Amino acid sequence: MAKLSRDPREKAVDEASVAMLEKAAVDGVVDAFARADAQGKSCAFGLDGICCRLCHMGPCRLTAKTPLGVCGADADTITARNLLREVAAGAAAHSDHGRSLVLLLKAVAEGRGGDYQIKDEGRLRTAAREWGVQIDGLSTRQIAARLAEVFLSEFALQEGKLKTLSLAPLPRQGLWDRLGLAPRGIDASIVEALHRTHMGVDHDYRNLVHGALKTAIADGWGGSMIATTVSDILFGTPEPVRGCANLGVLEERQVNVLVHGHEPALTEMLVAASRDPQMMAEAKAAGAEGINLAGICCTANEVLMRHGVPVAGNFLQQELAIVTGAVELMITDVQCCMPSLPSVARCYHTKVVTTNPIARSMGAEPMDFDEANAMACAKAILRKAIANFPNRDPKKVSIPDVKHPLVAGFSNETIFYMLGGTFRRSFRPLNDAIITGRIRGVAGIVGCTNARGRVDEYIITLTKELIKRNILVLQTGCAAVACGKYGLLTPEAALELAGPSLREVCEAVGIPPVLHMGSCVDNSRILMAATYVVEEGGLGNDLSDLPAIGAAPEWMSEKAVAIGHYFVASGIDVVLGRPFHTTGSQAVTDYLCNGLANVVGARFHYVPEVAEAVELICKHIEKKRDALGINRKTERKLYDMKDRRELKV
Ligand code: XCC
Ligand code: SF4
Repeated sequence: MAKLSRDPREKAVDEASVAMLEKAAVDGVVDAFARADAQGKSCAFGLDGICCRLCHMGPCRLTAKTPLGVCGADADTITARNLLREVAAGAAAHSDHGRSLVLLLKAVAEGRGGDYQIKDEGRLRTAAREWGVQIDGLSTRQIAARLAEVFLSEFALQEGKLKTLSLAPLPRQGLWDRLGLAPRGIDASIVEALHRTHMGVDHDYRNLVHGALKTAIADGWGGSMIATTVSDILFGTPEPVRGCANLGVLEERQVNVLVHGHEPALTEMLVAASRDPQMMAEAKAAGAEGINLAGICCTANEVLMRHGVPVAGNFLQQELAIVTGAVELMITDVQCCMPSLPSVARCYHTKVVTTNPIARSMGAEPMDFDEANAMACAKAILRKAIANFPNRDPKKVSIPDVKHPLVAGFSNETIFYMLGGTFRRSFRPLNDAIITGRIRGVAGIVGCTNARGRVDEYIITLTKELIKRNILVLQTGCAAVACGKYGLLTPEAALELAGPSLREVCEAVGIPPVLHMGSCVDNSRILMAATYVVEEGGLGNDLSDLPAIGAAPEWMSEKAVAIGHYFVASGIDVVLGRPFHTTGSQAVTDYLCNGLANVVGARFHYVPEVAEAVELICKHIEKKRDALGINRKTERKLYDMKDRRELKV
């Protein structure tokens, strides 16, 4: 299999990954890249989205000769139905994650939270206000209890629309109402999506695409927004923090423990347990110098943002981390954890444990996490890692000496503070910088990496090119980790790459030109950042007026499909480095990439070439600036209130 595979340098750009891909071949490990190459060219029916197996008269594959399924479904119906199902799955993943956090908040409020507590009372109070909870005279725990009730009812709501939508700009809320896109409860929205895509229900591709937007809104402005908020309340709102990224964060002389997945509750406890003197002593007794906790994927982003825990890598480095031969234990929770991990681990001494009863893997040991006994669970898991340290085979160990320092932790609360201080918290300086053109606009570059391409390349190139052109970049997920690995999240290095006027603003405010805003559920932070800019004034009345854009260059998951849809539903265009599986229908593709602009004020762009993406994004941003009237020759002019009001019209 290895022989048919691409050269390691065609699979990844970073030296650490290349070195481990070479080692994997020597050690006889089959990795995701080798499997991708073995898969060969993807099935054209699947790629184009014109394969349907929603009922047992099928599967039906559409061709020129057989353009209809047995039931009569055409390419438009089939691709749109498949797309909506993907959005539903992505929204379910984010939202179920949010639900588990809300249940933990409820437990804490009721005194059943065990080792958990409310870390950020300020955030709790702001959230209570935002969701309309009366807090006068209530204790912290009472407020938490009421807020948890409100959040739970967001999942359970059968009629009406989500309360959380009220965080969006008013004109956007109005548009959603008029278009019938305002979702009811999160659970009901996902059930509805599955219902309408059942055989013989919804066949109008436009209606199905609207269904995808509506379901996605229930994710971004529902489940994900709630997940981020509750994480901040329970574990603390992120503040700027130093960290480090890439496989070089693994330590030769320490017990290396990797956390991988998405949910922060267990990981928070593991961070505390790994710093416990008694655990350190146990590690030393086993012959190690200490315990080194590091992360993969979004669990990594969660503990990086709050504790500066080092990041071992993004999505396609999960197997490569094990290939270092230096990992005692990999702890998985939910989402993006490859089923291949136990078989890769078998080539080394590494053990893989699963911690969530809904996410088990053949060959991995289940150690289900019990939140009521969180610290005891965390310690038991760490002890397993310590006990495995003596089994490490030094001959098989090779940790690439590649890592980069970074700064993360840019929550909106932090951005408010950096822009205006505690008493004058405000987005004004950012808006002014955009209005005067020193910052041309804002791009959110998010999402996964993909074994079918050259990992990190598109993300890194796009980010560098945009900051060079004075566009501020916001990041989450594996895209943020990619940038961390190349030093783009260090203020100094990145400032050297930024265009002169963006650099000037960043230096004045003290922020890097690329801001790490968190995990994938934290794309909700990007929605709110855009909302704060609108509310600050001078840049239009709705998100669709902003000189802003989203991009998912190397996406792969259904969650990314949902994220793309809620950005577009919010009025923000989205550039995709690879198309959705809709290319089998001209009508659906055209509706997503053109038609939607007339409906929600934003659309998708399928752009496989990064150079083309750079050009498209710059053009898009300048077009929005023209429409706002801020591209007139008014450089360096200071705006007074009158000017700002006029700009709004
Ligand atoms: Fe997964 Fe969130 Fe994608 Fe990374 S970016 S591969 S979804 S970990 Ni969300
Ligand atoms: Fe075929 Fe229609 Fe059944 Fe799909 S729903 S498998 S197109 S018969």
